[in-house]
Amino acid sequence: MTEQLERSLVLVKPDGFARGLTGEVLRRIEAKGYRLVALRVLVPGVEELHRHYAEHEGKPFFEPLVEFMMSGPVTAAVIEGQGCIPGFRSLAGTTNPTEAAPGTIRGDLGRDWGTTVQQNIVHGSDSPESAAREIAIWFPGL
Ligand code: IDP
Ligand code: MG
Repeated sequence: MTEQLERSLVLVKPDGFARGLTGEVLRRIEAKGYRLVALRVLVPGVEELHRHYAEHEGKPFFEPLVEFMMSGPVTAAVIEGQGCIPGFRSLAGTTNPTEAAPGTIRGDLGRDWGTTVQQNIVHGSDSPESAAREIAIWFPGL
């Protein structure tokens, strides 16, 4: 079966940005063969973060997560390639960086810095619907 050509929304979160890991994340994306379509560096606002993380509203980690995501610059990227939505999730590894497999971005580079927020370097869209919704938040008009 041929995988769908698709786009995914990737964020290098404030922990990854502050540690100078944006280039390393983008390197892994390009090394995998995905194409960079759009790139921005910005400090996210509360409104776009509430939209981005709407599915987690009301969970105990929601407000700390939003605070963390506003704590400094992030790099937002739209990537493109066959199967890049699940493909980038594989590159990223599982949510908890302590448990994420070596070889993945979170497994190799992420760790728990002792805060209530799970700092894990990157975000990646989890479905075509999420990708379309998230791309519209971070890259309106794309
Ligand atoms: P994902 O980023 O792997 O898709 P989600 O479950 O969608 O994981 O959670 C969104 C983000 O919220 C995670 O990447 C992480 O930064 C944070 N998070 C998720 N679960 C927890 C938790 O149990 N405690 C603290 N932060 C969490
Ligand atoms: Mg998620």
